[in-house]
Amino acid sequence: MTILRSVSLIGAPTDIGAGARGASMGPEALRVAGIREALQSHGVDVQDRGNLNGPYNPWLPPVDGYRHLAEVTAWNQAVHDAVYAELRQGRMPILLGGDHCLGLGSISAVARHCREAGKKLRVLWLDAHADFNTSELTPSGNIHGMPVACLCGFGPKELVGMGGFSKESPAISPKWVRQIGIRSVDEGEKRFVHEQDLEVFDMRYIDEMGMRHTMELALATLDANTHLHVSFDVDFLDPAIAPGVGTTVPGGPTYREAQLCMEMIADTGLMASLDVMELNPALDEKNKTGLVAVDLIESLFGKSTLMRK
Ligand code: B3U
Ligand code: MN
Ligand code: MN
Repeated sequence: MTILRSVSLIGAPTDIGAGARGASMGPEALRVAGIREALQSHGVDVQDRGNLNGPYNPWLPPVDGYRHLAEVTAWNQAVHDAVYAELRQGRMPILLGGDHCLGLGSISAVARHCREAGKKLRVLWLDAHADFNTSELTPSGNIHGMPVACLCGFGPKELVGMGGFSKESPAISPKWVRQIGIRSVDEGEKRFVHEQDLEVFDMRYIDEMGMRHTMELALATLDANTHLHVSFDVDFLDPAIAPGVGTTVPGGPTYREAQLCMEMIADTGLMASLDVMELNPALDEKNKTGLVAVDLIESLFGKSTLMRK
């Protein structure tokens, strides 16, 4: 079989930024669901790098609007370094989360790599939530609700500065992000999303226009020099097919809509890094959510019913 791509799996077993315990078991549940074998069956060279290490979850209340900022920073630094190392070797990192606060470490590494390689970066954020809170806006202090804002330069200097970026020169611009599947945004966060002009394809948009049109628009500005990063929060999916997440929100994409979304991303041939986040096996039913995630990831890597032209 010809090797199409080289992928490295990086486990980040923590729930340090989440509001429920259990996403720390996500990496193992994805392995048990057969992520490595599934990718190999599509001609992908897969190396499993095992799990990163970081501080335990002390489960403390927020301080100045952030829960566990020091621990979140340590975990994100470990993710950043691991993702960056894989990109430097020309491999595609797949981050197995872990809660979505780690999108900061992952995407800051991707942004650093793109800056050095002169690549254009586009981020597809598949999620029920916008994850665009700040310490002033957050209702919870949970940092998994903040990574997109931090990447855009709105957050504590420890996180905004990761990878050599800063408030003045942040890792990404809101213009590079396309959010899909959004259906839960907090009041203050809503205003901030509007102010920063984030491009959000919420569930109403998907209901009215369909997933096909949504993805055509979300993928419209890609070109041959684009690095496409996909940050897949498993709570993007409707809870009927993905109950194993900390914050289920009803009314998400169905199995068929999610499959089409993944297939259209695969068709671009431009996906160069991926996060699979927020899988919480403690809340799942016999790894149902882990299995559906792996099934969808196969589609991201080109699984299709018929030969494509
Ligand atoms: N927006 C809420 C809830 C939340 C964000 N991301 C997740 N939940 N998974 C918050 O706490 O910021
Ligand atoms: Mn998220
Ligand atoms: Mn979410």
